[in-house]
Amino acid sequence: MNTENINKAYELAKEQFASMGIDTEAVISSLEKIPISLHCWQTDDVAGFENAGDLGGGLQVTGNYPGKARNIDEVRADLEKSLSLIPGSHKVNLHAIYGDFSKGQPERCDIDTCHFDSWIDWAKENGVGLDYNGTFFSHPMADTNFTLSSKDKTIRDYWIEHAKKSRKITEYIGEKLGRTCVNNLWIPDGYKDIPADKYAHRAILKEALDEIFKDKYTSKYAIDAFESKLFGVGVESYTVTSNEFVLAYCMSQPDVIVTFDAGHFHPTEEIEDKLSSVLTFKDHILLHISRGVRWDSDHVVILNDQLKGIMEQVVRLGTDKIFIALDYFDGSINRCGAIVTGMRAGIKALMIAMLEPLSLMKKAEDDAQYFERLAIMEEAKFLPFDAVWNYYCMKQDVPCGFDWIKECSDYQTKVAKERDNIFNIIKNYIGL
Ligand code: RNT
Ligand code: ZN
Repeated sequence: MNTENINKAYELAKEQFASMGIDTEAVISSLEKIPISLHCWQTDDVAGFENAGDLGGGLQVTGNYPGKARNIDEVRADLEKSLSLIPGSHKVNLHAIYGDFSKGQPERCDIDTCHFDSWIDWAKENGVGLDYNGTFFSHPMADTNFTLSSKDKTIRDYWIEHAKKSRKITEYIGEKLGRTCVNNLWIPDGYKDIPADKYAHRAILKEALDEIFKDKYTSKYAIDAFESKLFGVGVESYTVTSNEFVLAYCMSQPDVIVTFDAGHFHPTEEIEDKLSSVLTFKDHILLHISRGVRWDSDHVVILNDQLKGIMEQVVRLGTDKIFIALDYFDGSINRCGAIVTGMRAGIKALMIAMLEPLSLMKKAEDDAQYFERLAIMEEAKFLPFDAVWNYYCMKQDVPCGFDWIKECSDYQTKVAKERDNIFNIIKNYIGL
């Protein structure tokens, strides 16, 4: 895009926002400090580095787009490319199965801090923070569809150990980076068909969780979050970690925060409405922003009303209270393109929320002028956000407007050629 035009459009927009009391420069300087946690699992359809076979836990990724990352170097290359097309300073969200297993493949319950040293170095080099997730799926010990809530003590203890190590790893990462690392706990436990006893697994799970969370973190950089779900594919009738279970558990534990995944509720139930309720009682929330299409399909996040509604709440409630992470997986399109689309949408939505004439809306509300409140909201939808966005991208030295699309396409074509070359496939298979 033409720099002169970007500057001109920005100057006009700046004036227009200033007339409503909004300082675009202040918005830009706050925006660049709000991290969104980019989920590493969009690079390879949640495969990870264990060669574990099929994706389990009721998760499903469709599509077979060429150039999928197959190892730690390829995942990192894709993340670096994606980050170079995204304005601001962000985090990368890791799962246990993305550890550095170059010295040998550990059991899940033995995945430890040493497997994340090279990620910590990588994060420092790339100026990003890290978040963490234990991986309680895609594993023979999860084949019964039960992990922490299993009636089998051997299975349960195996996963309790994994969860404890996940907390240890989180604390380690947070300390080493000097930056908050959020440990999200999500388990797939449930039944395909109607259970006779809905209580037993929940009682077992509560005990397991108490054991996992019994030790306090010594680091101020580590935080625990716990994620609920409505159902999984093949686990449609009963999910142990329903919203009520997770919410109630988190209320009983001052140090465990709630994770709201946008795809984990009934299709018309929006998470934006839940945030202010929970923040009345808790200090923080973790968001997994996803896009369900008819079901929890984890489509790429786009700038739709749902996303704008969530980010409005984030801005109004306090960006320091809500950890923002993305969670989707689409294997049917350019995977880096999917990451950049979602990240740019998330940042745009945050920016729009920060540029809203909120004080005007609030004043109308306080004065019981509800027509005026509605009309201000309507007019605000058409403010020149794009001018501020392009200026922000230009300042951050990342492509503006449509300019990043070709770069993403060219990158994916290039890596697909290399990665899907038969010699490289064999080399990767035998681990060279
Ligand atoms: C699953 C949960 C969970 C996962 C990731 C891979 O439905 O949303 O957060 O998507 O941990
Ligand atoms: Zn999620």
